[in-house]
Amino acid sequence: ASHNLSFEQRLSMIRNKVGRRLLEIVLKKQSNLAVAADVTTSQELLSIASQVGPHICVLKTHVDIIEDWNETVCEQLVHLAKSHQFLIFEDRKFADIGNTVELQFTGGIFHISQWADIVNAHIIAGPGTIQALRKASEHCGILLLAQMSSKGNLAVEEYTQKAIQFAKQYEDAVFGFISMGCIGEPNFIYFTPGVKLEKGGDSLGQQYTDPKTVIGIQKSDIAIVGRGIIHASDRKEAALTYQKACWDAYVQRIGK
Ligand code: 5IU
Repeated sequence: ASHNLSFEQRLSMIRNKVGRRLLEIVLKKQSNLAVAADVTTSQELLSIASQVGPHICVLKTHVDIIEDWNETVCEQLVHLAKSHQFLIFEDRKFADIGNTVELQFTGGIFHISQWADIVNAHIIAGPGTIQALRKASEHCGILLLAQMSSKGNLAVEEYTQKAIQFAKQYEDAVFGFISMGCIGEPNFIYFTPGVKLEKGGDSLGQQYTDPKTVIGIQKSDIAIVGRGIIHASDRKEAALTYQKACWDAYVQRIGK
C-alpha cells in the first residue's frame, strides 16, 4: 500500500487524538525524527532529552533499563517534553494477556500509563493486549509491532497483515505501527527503527537503513534513531543533522 499525502492532509484522517497531536508537533517543529534514548541512568536520559528536545517529535524510552528511575526523574522528563514539545514513547512492547498487561501498564514501579504519550504492543497474544491498554488510559496512543528491524525476526507477511487488521479494529486507540516503511493506509502513522546515516548493523542482529531510504523510498513517517545520535560526540548537532535528513526526505517524497 502506498499513498502520497502530506502530514497536513493526513491530520484529520487520524482517529486517535495522540496521533493527531503527534502530527501537529511534526508540522510545527518540522521534525519527523524520534530519538531512542537507550541509556541506563536518569542523568543521561534527562541530558539527552534536553540536548535533542528541540529537534525531535518523539523521545523513545526504555524505563526498565534506567537504574535510578524515580518519580522526580519522571516529573523532570515530562517537564522537558512539555517545554520542548515532544511526545514520550515508552517502548515497552506489551505482549501478555490483557489482565497482566493492564497491571504492567498501570502498576509496578514505573506506572507507565501515568506519563507515557505512546506505548507499543506485540499482537502475539491477540486483541486482549490492545483492549487492556485502551481500557487503562485514553491519554496514551498505541503502536502495533507489524515489522521489526532485526535479523531473522518473525514479524513478516501474515503476521504483518494481522497487525494491520487489529489496528483497523481498534482505530480509536491504535494510531500507527512499528514497521520498516508505509505498509498501509494514510490514516495510520508509520515509525521505523534501525535508522542510521551509515549503513550496517551491530553484533546482535540490528540492521540499519539510512533516513533517505526509510522516509523517501520505504515511505515511513517517523525515523527512530538511537546510537546514531546517542553515541555522537555532539548529540545536539547530530540530532539536527538527522532532523534535516529525515525532513528533507519527507519533503522530497511529498514533492513540495
Ligand atoms: N527497536 C529496534 N528495532 C525494532 C523495534 C525496536 O531497533 O524492530 I520494534 C528499538 C531498539 C532501540 C532502538 O531502542 O529501536 C534502536 O536503537 P539503535 O538506533 O541504537 O539501534
